[in-house]
Amino acid sequence: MKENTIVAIATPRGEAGIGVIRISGPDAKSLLQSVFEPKNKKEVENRRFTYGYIKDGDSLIDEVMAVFMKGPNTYTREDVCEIQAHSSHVTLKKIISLLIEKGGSLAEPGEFTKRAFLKGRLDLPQAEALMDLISSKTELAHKQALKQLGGFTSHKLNEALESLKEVLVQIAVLIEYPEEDLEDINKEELKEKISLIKEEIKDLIDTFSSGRILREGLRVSILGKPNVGKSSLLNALLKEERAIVTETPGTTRDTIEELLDIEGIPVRIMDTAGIRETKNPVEKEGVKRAKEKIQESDLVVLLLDGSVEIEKEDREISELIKDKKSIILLNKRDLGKAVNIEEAKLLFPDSPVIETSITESMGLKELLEEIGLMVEREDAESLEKAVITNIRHYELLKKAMDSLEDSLKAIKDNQPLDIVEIDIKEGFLRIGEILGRTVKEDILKEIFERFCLGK
Ligand SMILES: Nc1nc2c(ncn2[C@@H]2O[C@H](COP(=O)(O)OP(=O)(O)OP(=O)(O)O)[C@@H](O)[C@H]2O)c(=O)[nH]1
Ligand SMILES: [Mg+2]
Repeated sequence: MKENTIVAIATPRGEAGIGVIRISGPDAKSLLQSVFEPKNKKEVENRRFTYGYIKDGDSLIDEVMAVFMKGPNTYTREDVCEIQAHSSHVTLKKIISLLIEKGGSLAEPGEFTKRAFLKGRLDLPQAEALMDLISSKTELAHKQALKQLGGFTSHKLNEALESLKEVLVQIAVLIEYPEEDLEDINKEELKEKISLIKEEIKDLIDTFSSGRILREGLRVSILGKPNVGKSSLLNALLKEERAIVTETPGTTRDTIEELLDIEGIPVRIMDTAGIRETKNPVEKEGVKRAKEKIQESDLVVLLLDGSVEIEKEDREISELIKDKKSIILLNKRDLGKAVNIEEAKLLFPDSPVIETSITESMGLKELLEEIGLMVEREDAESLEKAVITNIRHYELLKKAMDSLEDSLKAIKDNQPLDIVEIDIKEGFLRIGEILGRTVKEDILKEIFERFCLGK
C-alpha cells in the first residue's frame, strides 16, 4: 500500500514574520506543485529555495518561499517540502485546506517524527529526546536533550544489548553441548558477565534522580520544629506573603508547594508543618505529611532556632533526614547566638550550615548560592554520563534489572539453563523496548501523540 503524504503547520499560532508548512511523503513534490507557482514559472529544483505564489486556481493566497528536498536524506527519509508563508493563521489554514483538497492528509501530532523513527532515521530514545528538546524550559534540560538526541543513551543501551546477546549465545551453546566437568567454570563466567551488565544497568537507573531534576526541577522541603521560621522563609524566597506566619507554634498544618527559578533550574519549594509530638489531630496529620515530604525531597532545608540551645526535637528531626542532602539554617540570629556553627556541624557533619535572620533578610543570599551550587554539581555530573530522564526508560530498565537478578538467582540455585535463558531474554526484550525495537504499536502511538503538530 502506498503511503499517504502528510501536511501540517509546523510553527506555533501567533504573530510572527513567517509560518512554515511541512509536507512529507511520496507525493510531496506534486502536491507542492499543485498549489505553488514559481515566479519565473521554472520547475522546482531539489534543495533550492524558490520564490513564488500559493494559488487556489486563479486566486492568490500568499507570496511564499518553497523548497523541495528529495528523500532519503531528509528528516522523515521521505520526500519533504516546506513552504514559508506569512504567519497569519488564516493564511496558513487556507494553504493546508488547499493541500488536503489536492490529496494530502493532515498529519497527526508527532507523525513526522514517527515516520523518521519507522524509517530508522532515529531510534525511540532519540525521538523522545526531540520532544524534550522542543519542550525544554531550562538550559540544562536543553543540553541533556541534545545529548540524548546525539545517541548517548542509545549507545549505552546498545552496548548492554550486545553483551546480553553474547550471554545468550553462550547459554545456547551450553544447552546444546553440556559438558559436565566444565559446568562450574561456565557458571562462574556467566555469573560474572551477567553481574557486570546488571551493574551497568543499575548505574543508568541511578542517574534517574538527577535526570528528573533536570526535567521537573529540584524538590526542596523546608523542615524544622514549630515556630523556627519555615513559613517566613518560604515567603521570603517567593517575595510574597504566601504562607501564614504567626508567633504561635503549630501555625502551618498543610504542606504548601510553590515554584521558584534558581540558576535556570525550576525549584519546587515546600513549606511543612513544624515537626513535634502533638495530640491535636489536625496538627498530627500535618506532621505526618511533613515527614512524608522528606522522602520526596532532593534537598532538605532544615531550620533551627539559632537563638536558643539545640533541643531534643531538633535532634529527632536530624535523625529523620540523615540520608538526605541538607542545608542547615541557624535562624533568628538577630535574637542571639545560643548555638554556634561548630556545634551544629557536629550534628550535621556533611551539610553546609548558614546563619540567618529571615526577618532581617540575612543569610538568604548564601542559601540561594548553596542551592545553586547543588544544581551545578548535578549539572557537571550529568554532563559526563548518559542520564535517564524518561520515566518509560526508567521503568523498563528496572524490569530488565529484575530479570537479570532473577537469572543470577537461578544460576545460584542450580536451576536448569533454560530457566536462566528465559530471564536473560526477558531483560534483553525490555532494553530492546526502550530502543523501540520490540515496542508495541499502542505504546508508539502514545509516545508520538505527545508531540506537537508539525513535528
Ligand atoms: N526575630 C526573628 N523572628 C523570626 C525570624 N524568622 C521568623 N521569625 C518569627 O517567628 C515566628 C514564627 O515564624 P513562622 O514562619 O510562622 O514559623 P514556622 O516555622 O513556619 O512555624 P510553624 O508553622 O508553626 O511550624 C513569627 O513570629 C516570625 O515573624 C527571624 O529570623 N528573627
Ligand atoms: Mg509555618
